[in-house]
Amino acid sequence: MKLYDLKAGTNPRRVRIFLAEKGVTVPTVAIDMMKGENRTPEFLALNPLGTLPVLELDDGTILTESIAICRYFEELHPEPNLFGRDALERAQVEMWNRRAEIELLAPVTQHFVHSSPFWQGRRKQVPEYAPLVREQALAAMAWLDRELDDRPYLAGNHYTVADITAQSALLLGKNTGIALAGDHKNLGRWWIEVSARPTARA
Ligand SMILES: N[C@@H](CCC(=O)N[C@@H](CS)C(=O)NCC(=O)O)C(=O)O
Repeated sequence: MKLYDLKAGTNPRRVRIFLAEKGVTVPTVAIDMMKGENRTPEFLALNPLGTLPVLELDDGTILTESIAICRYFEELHPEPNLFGRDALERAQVEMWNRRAEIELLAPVTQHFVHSSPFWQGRRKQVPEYAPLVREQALAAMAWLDRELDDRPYLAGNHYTVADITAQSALLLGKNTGIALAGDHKNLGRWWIEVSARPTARA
């Protein structure tokens, strides 16, 4: 088994945190985007989208998509549970992970792509789009702050993959000009807690 990784990438970070929470070590192949290693014919044969993470199994089977990879490891290593323990919990984790991806990670990512010189020549940029998605990301943070008023973690009383998605999104926002507002007490408390986990820098 091999995990193709991109050290600075938000989605590969989701998988690295997940694996660290499980205490699972997987041999990794570091891909250097600056050298265009994710656009070589060899890499595109693994994942035609040219994105990371990619998991290659011993029989050559390829898995892409962070959450699909995480689900695979959840099945192989059920403890600690990160996707929910019963029908209701699993639905709640799915709901909150999807919301964290769609409402927070997507606008933060789009803001980065459309505002940063890093993406010049890599992606088509529409600079006018950046302030719009920035506003969406800030609105999502305000909403999550209200949600976290009555529970410690996004999907309830336990840290789950939904928190991993949200903390990875907030870290990208912090590094790309969408900082968490100081008056978001609940989200701020949650952020300090998830950032202090030993796995947060995986
Ligand atoms: N939905 C995918 C997104 C993968 C993705 O966009 N990865 C980024 C790194 S965070 C990437 O590889 N970008 C390279 C590129 O767009 O050229 C997932 O969750 O795995």
